[in-house]
Amino acid sequence: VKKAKYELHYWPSIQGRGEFVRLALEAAGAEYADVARLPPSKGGGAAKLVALLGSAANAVAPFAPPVLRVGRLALAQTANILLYLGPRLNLVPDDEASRFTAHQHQLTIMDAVVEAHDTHHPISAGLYYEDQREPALARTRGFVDERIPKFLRYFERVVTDNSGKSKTPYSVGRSRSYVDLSLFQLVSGLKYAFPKAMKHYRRAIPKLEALSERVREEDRVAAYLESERRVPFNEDGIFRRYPELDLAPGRKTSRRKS
Ligand SMILES: N[C@@H](CCC(=O)N[C@@H](CS)C(=O)NCC(=O)O)C(=O)O
Repeated sequence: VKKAKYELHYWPSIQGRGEFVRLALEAAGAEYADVARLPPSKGGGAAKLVALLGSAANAVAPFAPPVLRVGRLALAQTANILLYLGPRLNLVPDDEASRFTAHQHQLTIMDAVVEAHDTHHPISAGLYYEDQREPALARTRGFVDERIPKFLRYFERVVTDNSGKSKTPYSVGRSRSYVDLSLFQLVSGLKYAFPKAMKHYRRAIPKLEALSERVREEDRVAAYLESERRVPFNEDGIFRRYPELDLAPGRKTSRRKS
């Protein structure tokens, strides 16, 4: 089997954090292998990923997937992987200020991802959702009422500010970057998991909506989304559609007392 230049190692049955890396590789038309999704006969499977995580052969042990292997490098942390891939796949502007700005935005997106995850796992990632349903509901109340709008309004502002300066529809610089791809994924995931809230908030984020649609319609992205390589959203991933957590925004923003 011909070795791909980039090897993505991520859980095979969920989009999860790996999806931010998959989208970057796909949108750039990069030659890559989604290793754990290959059959064991081709050196794939989840067991391969578990073996990689525990392997003493890594120069630096990764804490958790996604892991990107490029030659002898094994990089972890989603935002770090994108920091690496950005210039190599032409997914970020050339200048240093733009690269750090893109990384800053990606870190904020990953913060939003943690909070989305914690709606169904508020007590521990080591417990089943079924064992933390009550706190999950309380956590989701706050996420839907306060945190979703806070993140979305922030990114609406980012896109508005940058598009005003650059006369383009993008979040960083003058071209489509990995941040735009990740914003598409964040908005798509929130719509999947929290359709009621997102129906309410989408009116407040016209620039972000337009940017997401633009990404979705890119030739390579559209082809990818239609393909078997795209794992469907499901209730094992980060964005889960549990009817009991699909809350309509309701409460007035309650400010903390101290
Ligand atoms: N901040 C890391 C988080 C990585 C992470 O939490 N990965 C999840 C899967 S999406 C995992 O396997 N976690 C295992 C654990 O935390 O024990 C990143 O952005 O890559």
